Amino acid sequence: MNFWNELTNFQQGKLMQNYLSHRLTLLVPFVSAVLFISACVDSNSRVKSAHPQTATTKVNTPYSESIEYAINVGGGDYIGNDGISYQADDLSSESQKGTSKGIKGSQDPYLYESYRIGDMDLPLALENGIYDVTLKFAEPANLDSSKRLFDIFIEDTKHLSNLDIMQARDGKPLSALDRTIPNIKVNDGVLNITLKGQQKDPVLHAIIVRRKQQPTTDWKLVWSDEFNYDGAPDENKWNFDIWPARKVNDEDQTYTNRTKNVRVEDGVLIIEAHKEKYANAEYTSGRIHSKGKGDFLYGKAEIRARIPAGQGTWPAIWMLPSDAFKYATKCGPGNDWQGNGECDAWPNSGEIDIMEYVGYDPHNIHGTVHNKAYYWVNWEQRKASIDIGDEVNQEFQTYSIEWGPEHILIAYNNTPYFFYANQGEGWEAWPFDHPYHIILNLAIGGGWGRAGGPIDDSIFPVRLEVDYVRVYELNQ
Ligand SMILES: [Ca+2]
Ligand SMILES: [Ca+2]
Repeated sequence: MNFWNELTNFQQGKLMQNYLSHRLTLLVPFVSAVLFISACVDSNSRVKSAHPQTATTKVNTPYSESIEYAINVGGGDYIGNDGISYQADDLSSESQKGTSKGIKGSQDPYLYESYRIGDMDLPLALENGIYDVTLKFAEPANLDSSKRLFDIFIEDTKHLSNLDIMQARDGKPLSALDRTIPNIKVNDGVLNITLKGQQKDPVLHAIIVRRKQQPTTDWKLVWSDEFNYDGAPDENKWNFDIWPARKVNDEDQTYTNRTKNVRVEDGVLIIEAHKEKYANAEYTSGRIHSKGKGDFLYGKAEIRARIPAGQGTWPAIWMLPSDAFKYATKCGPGNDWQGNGECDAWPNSGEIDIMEYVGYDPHNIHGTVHNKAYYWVNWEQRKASIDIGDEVNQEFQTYSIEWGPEHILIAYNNTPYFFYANQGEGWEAWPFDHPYHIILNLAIGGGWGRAGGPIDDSIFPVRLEVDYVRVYELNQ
């Protein structure tokens, strides 16, 4: 969720609460979670990159585990900020190599500076098994949306159809686009990745192939709601946002606390959107959050949910800072900062989106971080997406985040697909050093929900259903 607040004048501010005083306000003491990083980073393994133009250090992360192939297509060896050692391109292919400069939207721009262009069929030898495939792209030419369209087949199944890199990156060239395709079964000893142009030639900038495996980190549950009761959400864990339409993101619904919109029944939280005139809006829905009742700094959050399909829907499972003014410079406690363009609480204090989905783009789940350094207005937003085929609205899936002092990792059904590193550039790029809380909502329309066309009024009512929310710390 973006609050579409644009920064105007950046001013020095006063609200610098330190971490310790903040911690004392926590309802749940996540005391040992701060040790999270010690289990995830082996500082002895840090080595200098072979590429001084993109100087970085090697970090072992959960994201660099179980990699079978990581290839910098069109380019040279590279050690990513994600901890992955990418091999130079020695692919045998008729496609042509190309390079570009000025890549935006990634912590590893080097990967996107080199690419291959042209129809290509890339065979990668592998043991038979189940794999997750991540492909990285950045449109090298300044084309209009829909001018380059291509299909991607993996093991002869078409997984991405008419991929439009420009459209997926809001009409911006040289902007990093990551797509993960999970659960690819290889049973002939070769993983085949085939790109076929429909309009102009396909391009490809990097490949990651990861063996499917279950996570092994030992987590301890510290906060949860299993929704094993009936009625309103537990008031000891959740608050309602009761908001008019258009308060944030130009969303079309009003959020209410009525049972019709938000209730727990049959073991799940139901947030249900209706097409109805209410409080000067055309639609109603719900939005709840755990601020002051379930705030956490570092650890893991896992949410099992079923999200609705349908054009105009924009369900989200996400996190905002519990002290929104931690890094604000133009506003402070007492200000209503959400939807307030005069206040820079957003994006300064940060936002983490564990799951976002917009109905007009039916196959993609998105994970994103927002902060002052890299937000959408300056074309630098850090995000990645996972292609889930036709699974939306079919069954419950798990959406999770692992968050430590040095990185954020977002996963879908334990397939990691978005990694964001703390590169030590200060709060502007890493405001994720203070407690956040969970938000669950089902927006209708809004700037993004309507981006693919008008809301389809035939879909209502639609539901976001949540089976559980579980928050963990590392078990030390
Ligand atoms: Ca490349
Ligand atoms: Ca094959």
